[in-house]
Amino acid sequence: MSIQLPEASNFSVPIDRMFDAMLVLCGSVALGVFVVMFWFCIKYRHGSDANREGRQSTKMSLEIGWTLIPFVLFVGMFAWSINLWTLLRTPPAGATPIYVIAKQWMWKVQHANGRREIDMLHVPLGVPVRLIMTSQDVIHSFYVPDFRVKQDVVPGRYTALWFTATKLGSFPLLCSEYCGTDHAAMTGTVEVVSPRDYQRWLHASTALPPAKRGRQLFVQFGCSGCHDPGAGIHAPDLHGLYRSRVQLADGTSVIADDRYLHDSIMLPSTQIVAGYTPIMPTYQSRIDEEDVLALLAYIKSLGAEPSAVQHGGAHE
Ligand code: HEC
Ligand SMILES: [Cu+2]
Repeated sequence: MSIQLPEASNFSVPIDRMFDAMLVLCGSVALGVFVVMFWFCIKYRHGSDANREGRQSTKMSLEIGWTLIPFVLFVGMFAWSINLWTLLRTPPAGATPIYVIAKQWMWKVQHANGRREIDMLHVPLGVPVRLIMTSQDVIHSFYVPDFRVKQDVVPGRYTALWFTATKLGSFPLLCSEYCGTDHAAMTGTVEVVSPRDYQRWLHASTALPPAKRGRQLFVQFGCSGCHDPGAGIHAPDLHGLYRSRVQLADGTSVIADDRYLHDSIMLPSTQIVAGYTPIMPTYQSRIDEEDVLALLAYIKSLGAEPSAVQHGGAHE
């Protein structure tokens, strides 16, 4: 109806229809209120001879009608929107994960095989894509108007967003949260290509797979000196850690998800593993979020069965 932007993702059409419906519904209510208001203003203007005695009787059907009809309409709107919201928040199980890191003032993207790009995001047409996003500095917001998707990107936290692109072509990517001097220049392009071109593009890269790069960083930052089996320092073995339950020194326990692993590296003193002394240094200002992603990929590659898994990239 009112919107002229391309509808280029699976969410574009449902969101536009809902927007139109809301506009019509709220517009008609507002119109009704104003019409009656003006009519009363004229009818009961100062000096008019309208009857000012007040109502003597009540029409029950009218009372019920104008209570029930708006109620049903607006609760219907709520049900519709909560349904769409749930869809927006629930990526399909097989969605292709792509990592996005925002920093003043650019979008850095990393694909599953390690291929990276800046201010560009290649996605395959017709394939659900799940973005896992974090920020290196301040709050940004990932916004692709033609896809009708927007999600805050927050430092120290992973937020997610998913969509299926439904049109080939280039679509603008914006930051929609004021993030400093060059906020307005924090733009990029989402490039929708055919799944075959996407695969070809992915593999036209010599980037190390994230887990391999993670292993290199693991050695480079000295993590291996404490965490490798046989390192001789009393530090937890990271094999099989991902998604397992970790007992903490304060008596609580947590599931070792991405957030936990991230914080274990960046803020190690906040959650101490039971039975260990907090000797791990913080890496907060020494490792950027991209390297944290690589380290997480490496830790995840250490699998779920202690000892049964070989070291990811230990042999290069
Ligand atoms: C000086 C030794 C030391 C170094 C270096 C070190 N760690 Fe640790 N790390 C520890 C100790 C001890 C613990 C357990 C106590 C705690 O939770 O802080 C730990 C805990 C962890 C945990 C949580 C483990 C669990 O079982 O829940 C992760 C993940 C981790 N470290 C990753 C890393 C990474 C990645 C690096 C390198 C960037 C690193 N560590 C460097 C000593 C170290
Ligand atoms: Cu920004």
